[in-house]
Amino acid sequence: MQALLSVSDKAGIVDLAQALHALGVRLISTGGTAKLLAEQGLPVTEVAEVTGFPEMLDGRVKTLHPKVHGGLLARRDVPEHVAALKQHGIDTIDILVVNLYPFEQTVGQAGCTLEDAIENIDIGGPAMVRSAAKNWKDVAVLTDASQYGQVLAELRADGKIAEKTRFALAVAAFNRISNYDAAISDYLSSLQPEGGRTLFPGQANGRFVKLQDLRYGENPHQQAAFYRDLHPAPGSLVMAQQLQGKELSYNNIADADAAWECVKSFDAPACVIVKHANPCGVAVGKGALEAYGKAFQTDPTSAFGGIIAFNRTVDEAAAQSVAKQFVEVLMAPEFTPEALAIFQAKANVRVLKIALPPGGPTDWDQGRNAMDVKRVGSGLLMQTADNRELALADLKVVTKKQPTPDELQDLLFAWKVAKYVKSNAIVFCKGGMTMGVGAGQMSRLDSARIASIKAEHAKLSLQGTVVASDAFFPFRDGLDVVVDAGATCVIQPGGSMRDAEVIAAADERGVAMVFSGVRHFRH
Ligand code: 93A
Repeated sequence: MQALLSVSDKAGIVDLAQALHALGVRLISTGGTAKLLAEQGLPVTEVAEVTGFPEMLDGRVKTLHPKVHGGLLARRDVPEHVAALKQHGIDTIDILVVNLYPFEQTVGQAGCTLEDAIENIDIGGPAMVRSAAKNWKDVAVLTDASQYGQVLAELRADGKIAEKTRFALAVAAFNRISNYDAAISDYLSSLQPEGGRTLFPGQANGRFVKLQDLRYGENPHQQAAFYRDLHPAPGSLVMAQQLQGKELSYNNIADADAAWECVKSFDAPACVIVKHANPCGVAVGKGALEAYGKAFQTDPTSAFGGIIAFNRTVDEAAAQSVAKQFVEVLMAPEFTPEALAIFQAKANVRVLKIALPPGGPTDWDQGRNAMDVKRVGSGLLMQTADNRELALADLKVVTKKQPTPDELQDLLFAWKVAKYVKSNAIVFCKGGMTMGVGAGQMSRLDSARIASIKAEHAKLSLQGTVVASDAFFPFRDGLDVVVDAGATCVIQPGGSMRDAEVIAAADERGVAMVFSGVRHFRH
């Protein structure tokens, strides 16, 4: 039996070679590995001696030779293969031990140059691994030191390696090569202008890069990690810089994303407070301070321990106001030094600085990463992002009563917020602030009731408010609940079989209603 050993990471290789030698296996090896084994007194044949070619081109060509690949690829059960080996003086290689040039570690190091990276792209190693793995019926391929023990145990026990083990080793080998190639492709793509998207956009590969392991997932018994797109869009959460505070948790990140997506959709200075993935207060104002004050007022109880996002600089006044409440995460495109000083005294608060999308609120990540993904069973659901914008001109008034200009502004505001509230969503608003948010109920009626209860708790009057419903009212009862609560103007997609009944109810109750023509389910 013959083994070829060629490893960059030499951990465990001497012990393995000694054990193989003791079992009567002949050893072939490449330069560095051969030198190490010879130093340990092991009899080892250099690959150069086998191929009759010196290792050349700075080692770029060492094992790329028919004497190596013939020995790995020949089928032992095909007489023509065996005859060809004999004719060309090639010995079979039955065990291949390879680990590759450390490409991943090299590009992970600060200051790695393109030249460093290129020289660490292993060509001969993967070629041998592929040959051996393809021919797994006759060859055992070891690509990781963790495999050495089992292979040795089997060889010692009955002088051969089980077919099952050889197949498993081949699978592991192709996995390794696949990850290795992915790392090379990712690294080189990242060097292209625009992160590699402009030249051949069809090649977007949808790969992810691990940002960090998380302490745990949604609950303490779940493991979790945070990944970002290989080419993240400017203005997205993964580009945030944490200025202070405890490590972000899984739930912090999920909620921060919800808050950031919502707040960055506004042109005017806005503040969004999120709890459990839903906005519990959203407002626009003259500046950060006013927007925060209004957003907080919506639901002070829920805002406790909230995730708070701004689309404007947080100044001293806004910081002082925010610092009065318990806040988990605070995010904004900019903080004044005075504002930061206020939070330095609250060391636990996670403060994230995060740039707004360069193209403004309707810059939907330049069409990149605009895919929503949800895991179901052993499958994936994919869809383009819900990025439909609504303009005044899109609104269709369906009632006798017309909304006032102020109401129209609030309708657009309420509609924007409703998009970020889990379905069924009912959002009462007035004067650029949310007045009651009903989220995530199985019945639209209950969402409407909850929104009113919340307003009551916050001591807000819903008289004269506008209300947004993320999907149509299937019956008039939902409309009656929001009008009973005090709404005078309603926005909803329309499109129900009973639209006529709902419009008649609105006319009967003397309220204005507009259809958006768009639905915003969010599950
Ligand atoms: O430069 S290579 O792509 N050309 C080759 O022909 C070749 N053969 C083996 N790299 C090659 N290797 C790699 O050399 C192996 O994958 C292993 O990582 C390394 C072992 O070299 P040494 O034994 O000289 O330390």
